[in-house]
Formats: sequence, C-alpha cells, structure tokens
Amino acid sequence: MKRAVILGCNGQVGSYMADYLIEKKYKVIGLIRRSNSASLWRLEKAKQSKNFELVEGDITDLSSLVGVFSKYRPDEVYNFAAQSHVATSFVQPATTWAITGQGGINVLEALRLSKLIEKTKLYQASSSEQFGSEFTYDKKTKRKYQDINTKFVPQSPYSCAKLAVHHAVRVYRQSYGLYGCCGITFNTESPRRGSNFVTRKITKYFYMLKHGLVKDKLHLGNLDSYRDWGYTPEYVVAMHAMLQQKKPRDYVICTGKTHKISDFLQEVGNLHNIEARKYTIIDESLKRPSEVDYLCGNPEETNKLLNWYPKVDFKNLVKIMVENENGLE
Ligand code: G4F
Repeated sequence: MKRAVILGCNGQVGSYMADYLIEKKYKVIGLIRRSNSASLWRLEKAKQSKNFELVEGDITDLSSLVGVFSKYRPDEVYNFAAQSHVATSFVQPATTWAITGQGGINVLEALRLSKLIEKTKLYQASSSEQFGSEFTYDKKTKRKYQDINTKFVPQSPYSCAKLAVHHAVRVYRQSYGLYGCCGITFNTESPRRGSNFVTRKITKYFYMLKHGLVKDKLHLGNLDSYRDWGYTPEYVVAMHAMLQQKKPRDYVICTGKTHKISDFLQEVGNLHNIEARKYTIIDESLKRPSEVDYLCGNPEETNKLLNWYPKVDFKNLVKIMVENENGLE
C-alpha cells in the first residue's frame, strides 16, 4: 500500500486530494496544526476511511516535519499548506513568508534530513500568481496566456513566497536528486472553497440573501480582473499524475478559458433569477495594492503529457458551487 503525507489536508485542495488518494487505495496521513479553530468540515468523507490518519504538525516547525516523515516514510508528499490569501499577504507579509515560504523550504529540508530526498516524491503547490502581470502573446491566434515558459514577475508577498519555494524545488531536484514537481495551479474552485475567496464569497452571499439571512449588500473589490477558474476535484487528478511520470518537471494546471469576476457574479445571479450587480457595492478597501489583472493558462502541454483533460467548464463550475452552497463556514 502506497503512503502519502498531505500537508494542509484540511484545506480545499488538500481535502480533495485526501479523498482521491483514499479512492486510489493509498494510506493517507494528513498533517494538521494544533489549534482551537482547526476546521475539519472538509474531511468528513476522508475521516470515514480506515486508511486515513490525522497527525499533528506544522510546516513552520522543521522538527515536526522530520518526525512525521521519519515515522511514516511516505512514497509521496503533497504540500498544500500555505497562507494562501493574496490580499492577506499584503497585511501580514511576514506571517505569509513564514508559512508559505519558509514552510516550503522546511518541507524540502525535512525530506533531506530524514534521508528521504531520493525516495519520496514531492508535489509542491505553485501558483499562477507567480506570473504577476506577465503573459505570452501568440501572434497567430492572438491569444494571451501563461504557460511553463512565461516569465515569473510576482506582485504580492504571497507570490514572492510561492516563487521562492518553486525555485527551491528545482534546486533540490538538481542538487540532491529529488523527484519534485511544481504544479503551477490557476484558480481552483469548488463548494469547499473558503468563503474569503471571491467565488465562494459570492455564492454564499446569494444563498444567504435567498434564505433571508442577510440584509446588507455584498461588498466586493475589483470586478474587472480575469481568472482561469477550474474545478478542484479534477485538478487533484493532474497533481497526482505528475508524480507518476518517469521524470519530474513542472506543469501548469488550468482550463485555458478566462472570465471576469463580474462574469462570475452575473452567472450566480442568473442561476438565482436576480440581477446580482444590484445587490453589490464596490468597496475600495477590498482592492489590492497591486492587482494581477489577467490570468489564463495554456493547458495544451499538460493535457498531452498527463493525458489530462478537465471537463467542468465555467458555467458548470458556477452551477456546482451554487447548487452545493449551504451558507455555512
Ligand atoms: O478569489 P481571490 O481572492 O483569488 P486570487 O487572489 O486570484 O488567488 C487565488 O488563486 C491563486 C492562483 O491563481 C492562488 F495561488 C491563491 O492562493 C488563491 O487561491 O481573488 C480573485 C479576484 C482578484 O482579482 C480579487 O481582486 O477577485 C478579486 N476580488 C474582488 N472582490 C476579490 C473580492 N477577492 C476576494 N478574495 N474578495 C473580494 O471581496
């Protein structure tokens, strides 16, 4: 039985990865921080499996990682642990660095110190935020996109931290023979998304409005940025597939389609039969000091290399999120 350790397993992506690996007959060890507010609602399904175990640990604490890796000697480690909210990273840059940046370095060092660097495969969650405002322009198709060859010009403390770990994975691959892959993931959404991210914030608000649970208007920031939104349960399939290839390398995980935040808002309104914009206020304080205006991945290479083709399109994604919204969390 293969063993996998998931760092950040009670977050959105980590929880879907836990479900997927359990289905694939892995023994799954999920690392969670000891905290009074540790939220486990996303792990309801995983917790029913006898092959799922939760252990206490923290990626900011190197010795706790060494302890877990030495005890379980995993075949695969998936690192989703992060302070992953971009706007928060402007307010708490040092905390973001400690968790998202130093935490990622700790994962690499813990593998090395546990003498697993050549045995255990590592998936590192990189981010399309690392591109900042850069894109590649294809003159023939007149398409603007980001892929593995697009330059990284990070624009937030969060993406600086992510990029540092992205490069560190390459360094450990070259220097110590690590099988490590970075999945440069574009916005990944689902009903398990945290409600401080814009998609869930919108679906939750309109659920509450419909049920008479909210009277105020919905406060949002910039509605004009473009995001390439995909469905998380499909994305974890690509992440796992990366670790099953002959050689390690980095990939982008995306749909190749992009929409404005205002499109998402409108589509949620359509599904509720209301004009969503009427219930919305633009709140300047929610705009970021530096905004990434346009993200649209080019999935072609990943499609071919991993034989991975996501099926849930934008409209379906919004529908899934609206239909599964319960106003909680
Ligand atoms: O939902 P968001 O907060 O996601 P963002 O910043 O694109 O980051 C997400 O995707 C990244 C991958 O591309 C991940 F690395 C990262 O960890 C995270 O998962 O914001 C999306 C857009 C932004 O342009 C933001 O300015 O929505 C805009 N927005 C407008 N009003 C808002 C709001 N975002 C949030 N969170 N809250 C608002 O009220």
